[in-house]
Amino acid sequence: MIAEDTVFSVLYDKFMFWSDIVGIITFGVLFYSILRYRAKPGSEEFNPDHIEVGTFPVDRHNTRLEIAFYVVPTILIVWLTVLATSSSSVVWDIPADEDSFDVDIVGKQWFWEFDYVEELTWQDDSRITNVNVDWKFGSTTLTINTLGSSAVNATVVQDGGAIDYAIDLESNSTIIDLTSNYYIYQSVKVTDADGNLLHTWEHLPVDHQLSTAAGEHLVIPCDEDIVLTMYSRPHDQSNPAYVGVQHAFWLPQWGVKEDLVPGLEGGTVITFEPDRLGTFDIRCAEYCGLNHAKMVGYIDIVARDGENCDKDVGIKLISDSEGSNGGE
Ligand SMILES: [Cu+2]
Repeated sequence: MIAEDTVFSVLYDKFMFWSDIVGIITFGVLFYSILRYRAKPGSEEFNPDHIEVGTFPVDRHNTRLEIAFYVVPTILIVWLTVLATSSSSVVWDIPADEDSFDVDIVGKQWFWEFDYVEELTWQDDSRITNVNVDWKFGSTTLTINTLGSSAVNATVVQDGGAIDYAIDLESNSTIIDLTSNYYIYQSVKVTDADGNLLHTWEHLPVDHQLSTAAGEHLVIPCDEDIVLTMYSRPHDQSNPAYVGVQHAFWLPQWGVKEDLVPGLEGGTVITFEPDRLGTFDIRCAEYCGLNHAKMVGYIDIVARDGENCDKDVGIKLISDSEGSNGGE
């Protein structure tokens, strides 16, 4: 599954298009020539000694054709080179800090650690889950609207402590007295009678840390320029002698990959713009020691709270909380 229409997938299509054209013409001319110009044994032209491998038949010399043999492929190669350079500018144009969503990544032996330098608040698409969580920062109440869903329970986590709340099945609007705090980790997970997860609302504060060693996914908002700065050496530097080893952070579905290099204290940078919700792969593409193969992980592309991931198809953003609260 491809994560989005990356420059690389577009490039792949263009290369395939031109390769098909060249292939059809080349093999067409080849098979036509084999059939049209073949000499039958016994005929006047059947003289195997006449053909010198690697040279044009001098008596059938055609200057125009020979020039075309050089000019046409040269034009094609130049054209493909121009097309391919577009991928370089996409990879190396790093968006400015204020325009991008930034996460620091540390490659460890042998897992990925994600350090949030910006906060992220997101929730699942209410149009799909029929659940909406309204918990603005500073607000003293948490409201969960569940009309049209089979929700019965909400588990609210604030800075590590989890509390279960029963969903108000009569009004379909559950109001919990709980103050939202911008500076701590908070999540609301709404489940049905069988314990199946129906809807997630989550706030990752600045300095929040996620790790693939704990089975956690990297969570990234869609329709934004993402900048990942990657370090080989751990931030804490509890062991000054350890400068890290070489890893390579790879997002196969976006076609982007970058090394983490010991000694480059400023880190290395990768940038991309996801435009589709979903869960995608993370791989380590540089052998980094015995358990290199365990450096697999997942990246979740989510929509920020109050937004959706519809920029691509031009749907106007609708605040879900406004919709289900009757536009208050
Ligand atoms: Cu690695």
